Amino acid sequence: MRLTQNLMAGAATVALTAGTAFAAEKWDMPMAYSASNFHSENGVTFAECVGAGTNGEITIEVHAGGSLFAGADIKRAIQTGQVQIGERLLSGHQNESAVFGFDSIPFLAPSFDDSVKLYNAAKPKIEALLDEQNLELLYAVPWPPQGLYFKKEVNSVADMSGVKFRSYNNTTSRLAELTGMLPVTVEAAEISQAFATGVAESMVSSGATGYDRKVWESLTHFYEVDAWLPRNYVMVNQDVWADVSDANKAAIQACAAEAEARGLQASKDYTQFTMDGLAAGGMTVQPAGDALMGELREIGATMTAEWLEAAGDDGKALVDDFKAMQ
Ligand code: PCA
Repeated sequence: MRLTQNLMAGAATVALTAGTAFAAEKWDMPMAYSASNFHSENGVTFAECVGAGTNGEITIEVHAGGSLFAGADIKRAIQTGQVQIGERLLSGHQNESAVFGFDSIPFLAPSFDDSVKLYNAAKPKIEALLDEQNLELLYAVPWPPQGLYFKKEVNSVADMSGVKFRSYNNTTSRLAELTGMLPVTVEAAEISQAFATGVAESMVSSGATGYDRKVWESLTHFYEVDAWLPRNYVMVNQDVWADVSDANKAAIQACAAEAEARGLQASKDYTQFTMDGLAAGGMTVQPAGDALMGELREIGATMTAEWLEAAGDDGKALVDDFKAMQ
């Protein structure tokens, strides 16, 4: 690897008319989800694009599955320069700013098209927040729509009472509270074990994550709810970014734009594929019943009001901007 980089760096140096020497850089890119997940595969393709686009001046090594940093630690690792770049579900940081939870509000933007509009409405605010945290946003990709997993048939919120529920951010913990379940936060990389050992017995997530973690080994039902489409964000440390040449910045941004479009399409494609996979694994996969959906929508209205309260003027403005795009 090092030898290849040096060779590439050498070749590129010779090619430079000004003859300025430079050191080839290697960036580590922690990602929280399994290597076979579409976000991780997309990240690897992005990394290859950056290597080619910068003529080997910047190479990126992806560390999937939380192998370098667990999901919850990735953002801080980038901010503090422990790594140069990484991917994180920003809604996991609503304790820093409620605005980071804009993509996890129940039933606000429950389709891919709405998710893109909501993201466009929120992007300036998210970029400004990240800027204050020494982070540069490169691209963001939504997960497929979120549904509910259980190890029994569930037709109403009453059926959820006392169930141990795996959460992945504040919103999912709050959903558990409002449905009478018992939230426990578990990283996606750890959920197979959490379900196998009974630490958790339900969750809200995409078909993708259930499929990636083979949850049919422990769970029996997936109810399509289309509650929201949370996003993963690829961010780079701003001190590192400041040292990147303008040409390489442009190359990386072009790779990021491609990754954003490719990731969105992969998420769409993965939606049905993974629900079929859950069914093939033996799970019952079906839309949540009308009675349950009615109750969930009421809870969603409560959660939306709570989020708007917490996110203040910025939250309200981005939701208004999104609604104006409808
Ligand atoms: N998968 C991730 C976040 C949302 C999703 O669909 C998870 O369950 O952790």
